[in-house]
Amino acid sequence: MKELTVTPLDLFMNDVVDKNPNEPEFHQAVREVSETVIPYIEENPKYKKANILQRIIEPERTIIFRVPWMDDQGNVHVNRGYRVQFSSTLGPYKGGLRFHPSVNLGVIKFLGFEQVFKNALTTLPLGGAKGGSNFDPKGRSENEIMRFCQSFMTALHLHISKHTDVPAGDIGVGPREIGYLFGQFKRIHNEFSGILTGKRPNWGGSFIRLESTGYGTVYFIQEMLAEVNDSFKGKNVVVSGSGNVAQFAMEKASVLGGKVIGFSDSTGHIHVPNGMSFDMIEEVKFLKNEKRGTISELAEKYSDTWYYEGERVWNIPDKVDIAIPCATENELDENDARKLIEKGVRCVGEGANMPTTTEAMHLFQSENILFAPGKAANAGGVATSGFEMAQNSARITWDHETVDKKLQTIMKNIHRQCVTYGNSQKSGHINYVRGANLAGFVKVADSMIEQGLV
Ligand code: NDP
Ligand code: 2IT
Repeated sequence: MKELTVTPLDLFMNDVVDKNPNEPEFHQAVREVSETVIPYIEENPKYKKANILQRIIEPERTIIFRVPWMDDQGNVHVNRGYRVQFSSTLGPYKGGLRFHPSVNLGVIKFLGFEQVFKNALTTLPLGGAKGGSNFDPKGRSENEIMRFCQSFMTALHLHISKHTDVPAGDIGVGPREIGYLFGQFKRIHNEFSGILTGKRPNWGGSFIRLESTGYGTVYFIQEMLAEVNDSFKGKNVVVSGSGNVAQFAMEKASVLGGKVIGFSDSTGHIHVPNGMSFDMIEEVKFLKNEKRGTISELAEKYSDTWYYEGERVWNIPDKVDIAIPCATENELDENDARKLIEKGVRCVGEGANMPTTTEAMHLFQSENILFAPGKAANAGGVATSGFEMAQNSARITWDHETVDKKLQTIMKNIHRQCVTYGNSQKSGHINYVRGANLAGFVKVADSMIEQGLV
């Protein structure tokens, strides 16, 4: 009879699940990091002695608050607000705010946990955090959005400052929401300071912050391709989502010679067999950022452009060379991965946070497909937030070119760290998941030990 073996990873995860019930996304994120880190800890007893893994998965502080607000008809609503201040080891807590009906404690914890390692990889002095609310901005008027943001900040302002915790945007939180949140903090504190990033450049924001996550993801993929003497030129690219990250990933991939043949939103996907024009990319920005409509409208406007309601973009019939998931967690499962492999995919770069399920990730890895996890590939957004903080502290403004150059340097540096820690001497293949997890872990864990048992 085959003996059932319980691995150290199983034992550890049983404990994590017991202590954090009903938080499947958090379990998934912790398991993915622990898979890499536990064998490394076995080889490096100083981490075991300091009980680092158990400490690193426990947020330093979790804040949950009531957000009451009134709609345009005078009805009273109440939502739940969160801020999980995960780690201040490397700097002030830093990470975005998400407004989406799917937000709950487990989702915010998974995002905060990922942020700790991602921010470590940027090389900037940033701790990790995440926050948000289960508020659904869809269909809400400008005034309703403003009232919600003001109420949210009225509760959150007690817990943030430019030295303590600096939130930014994420799903459902863009420059419009950051503006209302910033205005309310300024009014309460009578203070104009960099307490949020993702501000508009006219009032303290950094150039390129809006573009940085999408651009950074494409710069990272460019580095992975260069490592195997390849490039975006002439490649078929599929991007999921059509929000902030997706828009600028499409743009930069096209600038570098890629042909973007598909993208999506929460209603379905669009297939553009001849590739998106720059005019169409601008139209997506207008549709999503100003008009706030659904992508089905684009198929009506452009010829040879097809809309498929309710279907994931990984279903498009053409050959796919590069896939860039930029919408949300677990949007690319094992079935989707199999389809992409059949279509010839060579490279997958996560613009979103944990968009690939664990099974799909393992499948890509087993097929030796270049796979970049979000904590490395999408770190350009928070890195540029770090630049925004630096500019705010110094009361200066760097121009577009300066910020873009710094962003490219950071993405190259993150890629190097992944190669250093993820290069397998045996196969010659680079495991970017292992590389990103270990490089981030070592930096945070060593710093925790140096700062004592706090
Ligand atoms: P946006 O709100 O600008 O866009 C989100 C996009 O994803 C939209 O196209 C939206 O469709 C789609 N989407 C969202 N939720 C779902 C869902 N449950 N099912 C299907 N589609 C969905 O967000 P961002 O572009 O800022 O964020 C996208 C991803 O990138 C997230 O994972 C985020 O955490 C990550 N990220 C963002 C950074 C940033 O700086 N903004 C930095 C690093 C990572 P629809 O328009 O129909 O709602
Ligand atoms: O997931 C992320 O890295 C973000 N949403 C950006 C965080 C930030 O502080 O800029």
